[in-house]
Amino acid sequence: MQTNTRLRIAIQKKGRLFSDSMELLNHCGIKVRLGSNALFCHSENFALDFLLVRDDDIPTLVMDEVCDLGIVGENVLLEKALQQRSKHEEEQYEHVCKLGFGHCRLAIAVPHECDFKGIQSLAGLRIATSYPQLLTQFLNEHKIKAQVLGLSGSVEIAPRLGMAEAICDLVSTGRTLEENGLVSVADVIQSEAVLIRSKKRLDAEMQVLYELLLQRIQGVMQAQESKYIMFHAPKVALEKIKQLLPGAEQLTLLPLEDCEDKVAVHVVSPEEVFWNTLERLKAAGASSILVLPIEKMLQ
Ligand code: PRT
Ligand code: ZN
Repeated sequence: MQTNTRLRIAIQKKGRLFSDSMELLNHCGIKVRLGSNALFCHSENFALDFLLVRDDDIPTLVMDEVCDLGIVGENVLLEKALQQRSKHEEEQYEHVCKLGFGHCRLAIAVPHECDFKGIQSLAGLRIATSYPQLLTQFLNEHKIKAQVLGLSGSVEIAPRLGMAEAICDLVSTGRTLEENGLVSVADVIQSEAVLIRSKKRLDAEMQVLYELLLQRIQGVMQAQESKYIMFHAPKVALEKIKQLLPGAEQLTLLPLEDCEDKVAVHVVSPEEVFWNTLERLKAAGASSILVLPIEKMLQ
């Protein structure tokens, strides 16, 4: 059970962020056995407890220090932060890092047939949304006077029901907008899942745990983005090859048997390696080029 030397993280119980959140922690080597309807569970091999909740509750659980950490979409977090600000309350959380999943955008959309001539056309319209704070901020920034209609769900059908002339909702593939005869006309924010922590000062033991967890999370994320590249190259081409691998770590050079003028090169690239990079490496003299995924990374 919970002791004061265990960290507690709030995670979405079901929905779009659940499996990616669990997968991230799984890649961090943190094992957890989930009961079918459990709200609370703990890892057996890392001092981390999980609170499984609706995503909307995660910012509050972290701000109220019920949980030390939380994984939540920036859309939910920023809406909550604006809500707090409007009540002159302080935001009691710290944004730790983006997590590279749950990508979407909060967009304003209007029916296809609408005669839309730039965002000023939104003036005077009723816009249905589950994100009234973010939408209001956007409208104020653009000096647009429109009516914000707060709805908790099924925002995309509001125009067809005659409740609103436009909507402001999350979009990822754009299929929902298309199915409802809507077209997006402006982006309010871009969003992805983020790790947040409470502003509570952790005691020394908890701080060590937190840093260990953060180091693993960052290691997993770096590894996901990075690639291990191996190839053979003429020694005279090494300078040029280095320039083709921007951001790459120092090249590791290994001798090749019976080959004086060539070396084997191993290098970690911090970003995705595209075909055109490989083609340029080949044109510069590299051969036997291999690109491998990296599973773990600790720097
Ligand atoms: O039950 P709970 O409250 O926890 O879940 P929820 O229903 O509020 O949220 P959920 O699981 O749908 O989404 C959780 C988080 O995933 C969101 O807060 C975002 O940060 C992120 N996310 C990423 C999305 C989407 N993509 C997304 N496409 N959240 C919702 N959608 C919805 C959108 O509202 C619209 O209905 O998907 C539809 C549009 O998708 P496309 O692909 O058709 O464009
Ligand atoms: Zn929700």
